[in-house]
Amino acid sequence: MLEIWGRPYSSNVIPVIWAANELGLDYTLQLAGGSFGKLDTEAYAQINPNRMIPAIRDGDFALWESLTIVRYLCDRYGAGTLSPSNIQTRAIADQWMEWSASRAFGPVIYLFFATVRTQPDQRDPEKIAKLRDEAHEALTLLDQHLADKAYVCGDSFTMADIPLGCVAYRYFNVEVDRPPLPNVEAWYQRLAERPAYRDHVMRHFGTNPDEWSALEKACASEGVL
Ligand SMILES: N[C@@H](CCC(=O)N[C@@H](CS)C(=O)NCC(=O)O)C(=O)O
Repeated sequence: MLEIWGRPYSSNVIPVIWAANELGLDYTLQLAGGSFGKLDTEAYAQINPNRMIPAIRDGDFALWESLTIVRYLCDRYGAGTLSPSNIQTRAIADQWMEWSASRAFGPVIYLFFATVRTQPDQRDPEKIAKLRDEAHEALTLLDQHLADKAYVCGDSFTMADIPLGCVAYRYFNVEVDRPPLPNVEAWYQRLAERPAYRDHVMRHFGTNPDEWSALEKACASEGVL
């Protein structure tokens, strides 16, 4: 049985959970990190010596680094679908996954922290505008890339859409004025039609505490929503 270790509302854990669900995998979620603890145990160090989440165990095989885990799951369980069989198409998928981590994730997550995770009276409008501009600049490149494609690698959904889809959800749901990005917006709407995206990415923004599950409340109390 596949084990996924982490908090299901943590930005680096969400891509792994989304991938596992796109692939229809059976897995157990081992709550870890933050107040769920477990990262400082010797048993966890055997799985991830960095003592960070996410990590997985697939039988005797342990793996860490979120996007490496997404690639592994897609290569092993989604060869020819989520992991493109054409080696050059797979390289393009890999390229956009790396780009998501190196260019897009940072400005968007800091924009998220500066807005959603900062009390309204403590928010810094200049910092927010700067991060919004940086996020927009990065996503403009993705917008150009998507001008003639439904998904990052072409006509079908692949692992390349997973990290960027997680970034897009945060970007489109922080309260800032966003200049238009028509192709990214159309792609985001396409992702929003996918049940696994709706269930595991779109529901963790924490807008209405009355509707949260006990798990969401536990995660929110440690500020991870
Ligand atoms: N590059 C790593 C980053 C992992 C990371 O920063 N994980 C954070 C949560 S998003 C963590 O483990 N924080 C400690 C904790 O949650 O207790 C990855 O993508 O997996």
